[in-house]
Amino acid sequence: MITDTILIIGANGQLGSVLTKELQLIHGKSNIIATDVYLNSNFDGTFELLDATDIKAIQKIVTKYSINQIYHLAAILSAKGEEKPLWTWDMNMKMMLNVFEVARLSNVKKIFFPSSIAVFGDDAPLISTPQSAFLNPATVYGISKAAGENWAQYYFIKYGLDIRSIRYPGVIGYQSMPGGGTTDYAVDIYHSAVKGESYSCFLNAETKLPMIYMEDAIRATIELMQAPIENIKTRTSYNLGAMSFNPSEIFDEIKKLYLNFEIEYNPDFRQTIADKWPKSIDDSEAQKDWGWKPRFNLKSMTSLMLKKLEEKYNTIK
Ligand code: AKB
Repeated sequence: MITDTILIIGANGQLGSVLTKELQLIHGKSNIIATDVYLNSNFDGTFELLDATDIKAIQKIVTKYSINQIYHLAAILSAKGEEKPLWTWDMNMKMMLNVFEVARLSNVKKIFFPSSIAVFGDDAPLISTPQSAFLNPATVYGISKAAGENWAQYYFIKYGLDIRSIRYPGVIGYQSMPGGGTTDYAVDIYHSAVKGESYSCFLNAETKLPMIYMEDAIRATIELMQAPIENIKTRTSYNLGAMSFNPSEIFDEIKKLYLNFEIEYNPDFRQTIADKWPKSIDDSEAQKDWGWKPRFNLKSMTSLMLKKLEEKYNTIK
């Protein structure tokens, strides 16, 4: 049996930090090579500094550890990306194409490349957005992900590189903070509640968006990567649904446990981004091809988020 030796690019990020630990449990610590542009001095396992815009640096690590799988999680997200559009495009495309090229030219057999609900724009239905909806994203991040999906399919068709991808909704977890996204409010709000602060929300009360609890997001990623190759029919990226809510609904759910919690709404430029994104997702292809089924809803996620953050901030009620 061939042992999988897995390179994670972006291992310090919101998803990367949690996924790395899960992959260490599944494949053994010594088979996981975590990398990021910033050092993680607390990391338990093998960690290397890696700037994924440097193709030679990726190649060096792939050779050094005989890597045969890569999870490429590094990207500039939707909100941050709008500050410097051309730089965001350069970064996201360069890192992704470097990873695909290194994989093609070496012994890497399988790649995970995350996409996002940000690929959808004006011409996609907002409710139950289908897998095959037209993609005309309005952010640079969304444009880079839509292009990335097509590149993933191209590398599969042309070179047989087994690249798998999910269009993540907003990911919510207690373990790590998101950085620079439009869905970040749904993590921040729990931290404010537990710290006893009121929350100033950058989206308006009615902005419904698709979201997923971290545990479900990690499980989806691993189930997709473990699925038999013949089941993977979508070679761009799979729609993934779990739950949908707006800021007012998450606030009401938190308020059931934090009676004095207050919110005010101060929409900023992120409102315009969110208004173009789906409100809910049709993930029937993921269900059919690799058996996707979420386990968490707003209620169960909220009670776990609050419990875990109370432990973290030592504010157990
Ligand atoms: C963002 O808000 O940019 C991300 C995403 C939905 O891809 N969380």
